[in-house]
Amino acid sequence: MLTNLKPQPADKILALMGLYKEDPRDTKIDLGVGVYKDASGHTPIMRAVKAAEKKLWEVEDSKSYTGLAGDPAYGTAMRDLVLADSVSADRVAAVATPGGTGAIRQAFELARMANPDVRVWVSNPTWPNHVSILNFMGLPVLEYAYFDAVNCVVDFDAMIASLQGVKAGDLVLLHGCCHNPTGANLTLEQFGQVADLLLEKGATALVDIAYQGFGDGLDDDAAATRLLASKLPEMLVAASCSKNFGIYRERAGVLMAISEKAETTPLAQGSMNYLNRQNFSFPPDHGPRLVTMILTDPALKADWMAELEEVRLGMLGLREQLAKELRERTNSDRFDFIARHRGMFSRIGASPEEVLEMREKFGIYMVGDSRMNIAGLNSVTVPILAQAIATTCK
Ligand code: PLP
Ligand code: TYF
Repeated sequence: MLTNLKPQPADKILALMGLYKEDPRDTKIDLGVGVYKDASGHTPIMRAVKAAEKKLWEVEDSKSYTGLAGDPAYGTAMRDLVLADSVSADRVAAVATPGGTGAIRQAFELARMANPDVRVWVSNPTWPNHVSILNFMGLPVLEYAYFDAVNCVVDFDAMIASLQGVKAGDLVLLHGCCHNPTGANLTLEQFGQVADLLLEKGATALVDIAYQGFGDGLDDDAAATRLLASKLPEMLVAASCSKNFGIYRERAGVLMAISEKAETTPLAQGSMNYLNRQNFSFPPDHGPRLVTMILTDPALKADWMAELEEVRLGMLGLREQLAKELRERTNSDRFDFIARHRGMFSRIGASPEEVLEMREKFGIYMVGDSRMNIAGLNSVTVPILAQAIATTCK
């Protein structure tokens, strides 16, 4: 049986991590995988997470199964964090999932269960795993225009023009904030226009929100998701705690389904519980439990928010420093978009050859599409990167 298997394509971002590790140069700079790193290149455990883990060790007296949806308190805490009061609680069904990726997968499964003919729209470009999972599931994928690769901004007119092709029953995947891989985001007003269009077309939005707190702050980053939730009768939200709680390997995510009427919530909840059971039974508990403890304990929450804010402002400072260095070196405002992009990533518009040249000459590792992880920089490496970009990029 196993000899019948065919080799599968590797994940390009994860493969880059391997190449970086093998590079013997001690001047190398890792701007690849989307993991937050401090100025020394370390991915720390957040203070509130450490404190919650200590407390959990003291008070947890059983590791018996929870429930198919995970601990309901986690669903409530995440609903409050992401949706706040944009929808009434009785319209929201929630299940814990293994990471945000698990939530995305379960969202696609749920959409297909509700509509076997569902077609899924994704931005061009989007996080490669969206397309990979959809292809694996055999769901039709359609792309909507998103990025103006010359100016490195959102091409909103082209986006709206391509979304004219949306049909009733389609699922439209939107990044709630901090678009991966581009770093370019819609304004709140533009999100409102997209909501109006989806409403007119009778399509359902799936919001992937994996970087809440990394862009403009916890509430600002959730504002688009909340606006969509307030305007649309139905919506799916796949949220990840990997980045904003720094608990990548714990696999904490949540899928929320907002129904038009509260009467439908049990049906959505039951279907989501069923889908969890088919795929993995009970979701991981450790990460979600830490998140719940932090979000429901005022002191832990305040400390978490303070540290997240330090992380966010650190990345913004690096963006501003890099844009300034590039302005000086190129004598132009060509790269000013780096300071306007939000989140961990910016796609800077270098060609694959230029990306390779920067890797070979300067030991700078960015993804082949010229996506760089801002958090991979520090105040010492920013000028080195600026020099490499200025001398390499046409
Ligand atoms: N969605 C996007 C756009 C992401 O970049 C990530 C990143 O890791 C995820 C979802 C899900 O992450 P995880 O499964 O690690 O929670
Ligand atoms: O885009 C990124 O770099 C992050 C981390 O298969 C990641 O979202 C990368 C690849 C992958 C899973 C997560």
